[in-house]
Amino acid sequence: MISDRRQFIQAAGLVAGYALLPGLAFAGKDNDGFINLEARPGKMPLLGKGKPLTGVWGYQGTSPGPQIRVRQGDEVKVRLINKLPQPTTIHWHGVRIVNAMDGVPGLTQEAVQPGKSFEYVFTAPDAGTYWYHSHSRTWEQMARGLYGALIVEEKDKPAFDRDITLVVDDWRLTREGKIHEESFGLLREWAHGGRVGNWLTVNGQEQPEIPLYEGERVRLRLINVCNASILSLGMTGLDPVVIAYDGQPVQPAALGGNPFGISPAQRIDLVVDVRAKAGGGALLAFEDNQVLELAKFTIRTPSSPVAGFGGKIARLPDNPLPDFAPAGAMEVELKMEGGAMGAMRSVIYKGEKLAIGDLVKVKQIWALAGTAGLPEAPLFTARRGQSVIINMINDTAWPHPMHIHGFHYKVVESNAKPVEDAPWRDTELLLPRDRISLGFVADNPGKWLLHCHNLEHTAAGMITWFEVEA
Ligand SMILES: [Cu+2]
Repeated sequence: MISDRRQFIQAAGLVAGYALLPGLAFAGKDNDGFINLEARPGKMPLLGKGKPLTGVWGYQGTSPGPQIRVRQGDEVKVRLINKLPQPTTIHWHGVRIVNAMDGVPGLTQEAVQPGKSFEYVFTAPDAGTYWYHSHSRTWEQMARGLYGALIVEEKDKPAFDRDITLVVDDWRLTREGKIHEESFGLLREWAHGGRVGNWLTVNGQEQPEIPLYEGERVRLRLINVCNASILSLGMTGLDPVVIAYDGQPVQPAALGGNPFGISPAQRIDLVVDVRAKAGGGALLAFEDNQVLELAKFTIRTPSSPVAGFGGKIARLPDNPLPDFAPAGAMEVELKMEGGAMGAMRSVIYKGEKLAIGDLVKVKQIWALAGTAGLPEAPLFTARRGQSVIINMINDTAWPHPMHIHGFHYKVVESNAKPVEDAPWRDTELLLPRDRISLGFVADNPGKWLLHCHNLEHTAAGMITWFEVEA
């Protein structure tokens, strides 16, 4: 009976929650079982009601694109239809995916030309919060809105009254609400912290109002889709508990009022027990000395019973990741260099050694392991199933959110100190001068990217790849 009631409440809650949440319509399947995602221009009310609309590029012309929700282990079938004036692809960020579906032009597939389509078919092995985005001229296409949430539900649904996805972006808009195109490709920004926005949205809306109901236990899934902004977030009126990073469960831990960081491409799953009586709360962004309100939580009296928070928040079931053990691992050194205030003098670009002056001319200003841009040869080749440790040395004056495609990894050492029980992540932030060692098991064959997810840094050289033998 209890479970029936809970199921009913969840179903009712889902409908109420999603219907009221802007910008996150669900992806529907076509007759042939495919979700058709049309990448095309569209118009979004980013500035708010009654203000000029913003011309974006989005999936189905909206940003975020439709939320894709599947069950763990399900086959995901998406047909990308390119109605943009540029070639494009889709990358499924954080999914331990079959290599041919990873969406990297020139490495795992040809870019999809305007007017053409491509079918992505893969299984989602891990439950959690993931996302999809363009991986072609990513610095421009993502800044124009080409991304969406990919939610993989646990096989046994955990007991939350509602499950709400919050996609956070910073846009750079003109006063008229247009995408600020003049700042695309500015070397000055590429060499510094990237193209930072001036307009924050959650699910494509400025300061949306998100209703919460007294007594309910809600899962919030935050995704940072900014090109370059490392967000420091906090909440008022609620006491969030972290349950997952980058899709992978962790032991539930209350944040205790402390701001929490989320760098580009990272996700954080939180649970909030709505203990406050009717009133308000907020999701806040801290930036320098400013506090910006990202979203307003309006706490209401529920019109139907909520399942609530009787028990402790349980740890989500772990995903089937291979255990990592450092013994016998192959070690790879990855020096990160370049950027403003950096010491980089010359590196390899397209097989040729170029001095910094010539690198600047071709807009390459960052390097990984002595090479700017995607090299011909892989950084390393691992046997399938081999343990790998990458020793990342951030020899720059800038932070870098480092992303590895196709794998989750653990920090095993941080600035000469061993780290125990780090969470599995697909994107880890390295601060200036950090020396971080990451470990993972190379169990997925193919050609995989390793790059900084500050998209301007990627474009300006901070990208490499490795291969796992079949
Ligand atoms: Cu970077």
